[in-house]
Amino acid sequence: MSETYEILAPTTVVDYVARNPRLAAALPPASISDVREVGDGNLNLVFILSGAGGAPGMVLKQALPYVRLVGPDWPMTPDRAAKEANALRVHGRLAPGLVPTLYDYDAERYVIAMEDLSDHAVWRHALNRGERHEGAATDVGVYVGEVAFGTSVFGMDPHEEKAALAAAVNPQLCEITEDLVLTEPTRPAQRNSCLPANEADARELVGDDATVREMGWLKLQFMTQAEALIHGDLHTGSVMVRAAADGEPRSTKCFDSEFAFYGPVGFDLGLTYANYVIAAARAFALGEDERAAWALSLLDETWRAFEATFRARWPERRDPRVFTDGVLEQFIAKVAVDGLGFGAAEAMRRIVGLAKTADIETLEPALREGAARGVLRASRMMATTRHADPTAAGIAARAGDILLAARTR
Ligand code: SR1
Ligand code: MG
Repeated sequence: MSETYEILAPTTVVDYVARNPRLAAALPPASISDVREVGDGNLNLVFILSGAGGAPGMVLKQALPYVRLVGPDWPMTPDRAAKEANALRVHGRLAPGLVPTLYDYDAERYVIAMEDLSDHAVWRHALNRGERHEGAATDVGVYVGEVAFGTSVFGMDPHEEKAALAAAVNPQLCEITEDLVLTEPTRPAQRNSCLPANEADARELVGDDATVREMGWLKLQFMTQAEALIHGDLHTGSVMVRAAADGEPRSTKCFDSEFAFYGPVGFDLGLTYANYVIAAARAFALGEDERAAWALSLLDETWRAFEATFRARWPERRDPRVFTDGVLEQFIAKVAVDGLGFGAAEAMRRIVGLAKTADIETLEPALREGAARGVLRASRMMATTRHADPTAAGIAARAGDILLAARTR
């Protein structure tokens, strides 16, 4: 990679803030009491700067010129930080309170400065601890609905929408998804892996022609359906949650939108569905059947919130001459079917592909075997039955039966 720029370190970030007047105004360097590098994602450096006495400070997120999960052998454009900063700005305007506040973007060093969410938890971690965070699934559906309408041709001037689409083109990050989510899980691929006990399940998936065809169709949708400026990686590790307490309402923040581009709206819904199914598989494996049922109910909760939000915006559409109510029904129906398909792709990918989830990986192998098998079987069901029954509730019910039957305990 020829690109060279200043890479931040815990020992240099305070000086970095001091050199940037906008940041220094938001968080005076002298008040910074602690600096921690906390990036537990696959790609970037993330520093939390605490204010005096542990007061909220600021987060600095820096894109490295390679994939952190793999190292310099997998170069990756740091310009993804610009895509994320753009998405944060646009999404923050359309869905206020549902994304972190952006303070600044440093285009020379690919650093995003944003709100410190230390009083929130990563939703995946909270789910893995058995916490429920009621309403978070609704908030995520509202976020997807507001963004879907507000960045689409329904909500934007057509010239501005085309310019926004062009500015959001994000080929390297899309390629990761096209390969890791929409191709490799159902094909023999070097980056695939699973427990020896699940190898037969992985082979069954590769041999399932109906599911492979659905993946091909979904990949085509992902690569061609520029419906809205989607988040692009909306799994439960990309959502932060804080429960209501001390008179403060609950808070949900969708963050880490570096995969944002103009793509199919169902993709964002699908990623949430998949990760709810995975949370349910973990709960079943641990014998927490009631919590598993609750996790599965989140599919319908997110869908309903999305649908209600999108329908509520429909009267504001730009061109009602041909964007009739019939088009609304057709679009909602398309998003429903797409969402369940992308959910299937993401769920199987988190079991056999690269970048697995702590939900499943931290289960002891004897339990993991059944959870992984259940998720793979549920994914195949989602991919192939969604046309006949495109309801999130119906799919969740069938997924529950499959996960329960597959568990090993
Ligand atoms: C190499 S990046 C692997 C994964 O991390 C991100 O969170 C995306 O889900 C991506 O597919
Ligand atoms: Mg991420």
